[in-house]
Amino acid sequence: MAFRDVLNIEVAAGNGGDGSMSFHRAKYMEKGGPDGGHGGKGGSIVLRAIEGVESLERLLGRRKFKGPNGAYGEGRLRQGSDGEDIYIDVPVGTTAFDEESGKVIADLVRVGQTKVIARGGLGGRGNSTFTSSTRQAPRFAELGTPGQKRRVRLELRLIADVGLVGYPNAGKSSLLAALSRANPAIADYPFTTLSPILGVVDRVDTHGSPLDERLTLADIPGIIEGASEGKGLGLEFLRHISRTRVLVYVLDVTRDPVGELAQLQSELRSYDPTLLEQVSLIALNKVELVDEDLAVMVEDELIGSGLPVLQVSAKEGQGLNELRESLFQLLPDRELWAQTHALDIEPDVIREAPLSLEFRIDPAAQGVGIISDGQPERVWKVVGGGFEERIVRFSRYLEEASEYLGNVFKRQGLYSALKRAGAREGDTVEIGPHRFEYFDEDENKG
Ligand SMILES: Nc1nc2c(ncn2[C@@H]2O[C@H](COP(=O)(O)OP(=O)(O)OP(=O)(O)O)[C@@H](O)[C@H]2O)c(=O)[nH]1
Ligand SMILES: [Mg+2]
Repeated sequence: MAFRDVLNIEVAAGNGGDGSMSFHRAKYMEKGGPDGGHGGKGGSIVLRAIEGVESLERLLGRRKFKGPNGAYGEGRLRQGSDGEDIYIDVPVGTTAFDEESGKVIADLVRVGQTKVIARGGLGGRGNSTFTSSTRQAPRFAELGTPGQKRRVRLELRLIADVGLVGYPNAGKSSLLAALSRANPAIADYPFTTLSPILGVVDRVDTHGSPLDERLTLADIPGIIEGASEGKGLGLEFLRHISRTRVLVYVLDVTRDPVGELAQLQSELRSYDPTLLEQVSLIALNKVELVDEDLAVMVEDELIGSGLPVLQVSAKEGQGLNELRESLFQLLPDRELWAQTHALDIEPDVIREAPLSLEFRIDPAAQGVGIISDGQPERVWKVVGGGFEERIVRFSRYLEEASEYLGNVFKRQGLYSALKRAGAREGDTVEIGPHRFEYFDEDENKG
C-alpha cells in the first residue's frame, strides 16, 4: 500500500428542502387552511478520525463526496426528512484545509474526533408558518438553502511523540527497530525508508522491566543537503515531525557528524523555522565502529551545538537505555505543548447560526443614481442585515411574500434607518440584485 499523506477532495453538503405551499383539502370544505410542512435539512459532510489507518490511501477511490438533500415539505404539515450526514473516515493526525483560502478547517488529533467540513443547507418553512391575523392564507413558503461546497486538502501528519531525523543510512530505522517492536526495512543503501513508520517505545526501569509508560517514535525518510529544493525525497516528510514534541538528530559517527548536523538544521529551518525550537537531542550512532577517543572528540564538538549528545550503537545496543530514558524525561507535557502549538482552526459551524442583523446603508451609493425621466434616481444601497439572504429564500414567491418581507425588514429597523439617512418617498432601495421603491409610512398614514 502506497503511503499517501496529501489528498485533495471535493465536498458538497446536501441542500435544504423547500417548505411546502399547500392548503388543506377535505370533502365539504370550501377553503382549507394552509398546511404546508417544512423542508428537511441537507446532510453535512463530516470528517471523523479513526484509529489504525496510517495513510489517506483508502480514500483514493473516492474524491467527491455529496451529502443527500433534505426532502421537500408536504401538505398536511408533513415535514421533509433530513438528509443524513456523510462521514469521511480519516487517520488520526489529519488536518483539513480549505483549498481556496488556505485556512485550517479541521485538525483531528484524537480517535473519534469529528468536524463538519461542509454544512448542510437549512430546510425552508412551510406556508403554515406564515399565517397571521391579517394573513390567513399565505401563498408563499420558504425555500431551503444550498449546502456548503468546497475543495478540501487533507494532510496527514503523524501524531508521534518523538521524531527521528538524519541523513540516509545514519541508522534511524535501526534505532526505531532497536527501541520498539516496529520492524522497518534496514539496509546499507540510502533511502531505504520511503515513507514514515511509527513504533511504540516502552519505558523500562533500571532492571529492564516495563513500566506502564510508552511513547511513539516516528522514523521518516532520510534528508540530504538541498532537500528544501526538492533533492532526495524532498522535505515533504518533515510534515510528520512538525508535531512531534522531541526531535532526535541521528548522526553517523563515521561520516561528518558536525557538518551533517549543520546541514540538517539548515534544511529543517528552511521548511519550518519553529522545528529548531523543538526539544532536541543528538544520537551519535555507530560508535562501536570507531575509537573511543574519536567518539569523545566528536561528542565534544557536537556539544557546541547546545544540544545533549548521546553515544549509541543501534547495532550493538550500546547507549540505548540512556537514549530511551532521555526521551521520556525530555518529552514536554502533551497538553502544554498543544496549547503553544495550537493551529488557528475555523470555528465549528453551528447549523442554525443566525444571520447578523447589522446592516449599513452604503454611503458610496447615496444620492448617486441613474437618470430616469430627466431626474436623477436616488438609490440607497443596503448591505448586510441578512436582507438579501431572506429575499433569496422567497425568490419563487416574491410577489406573494413581499408584504411579509416588508414587515420583517421594518421590525429590523430598515425603514427608519433609511428615513434618518434622508430617503424620500419614491427613492430606490437596492438590496443585492433586488430593487424596490422606498415607501414612507408616516407620509402615507391615515
Ligand atoms: N555498524 C553499525 N551499523 C549500523 C548501526 N546502525 C545502523 N547501521 C547500519 O547502517 C545501515 C543503514 O541503516 P538504516 O537503519 O537503514 O539507516 P536509515 O537512517 O534508516 O537510512 P534511510 O532509511 O535510507 O534514511 C544499515 O546497513 C545498518 O545495518 C550501528 O550502530 N552500527
Ligand atoms: Mg530508514
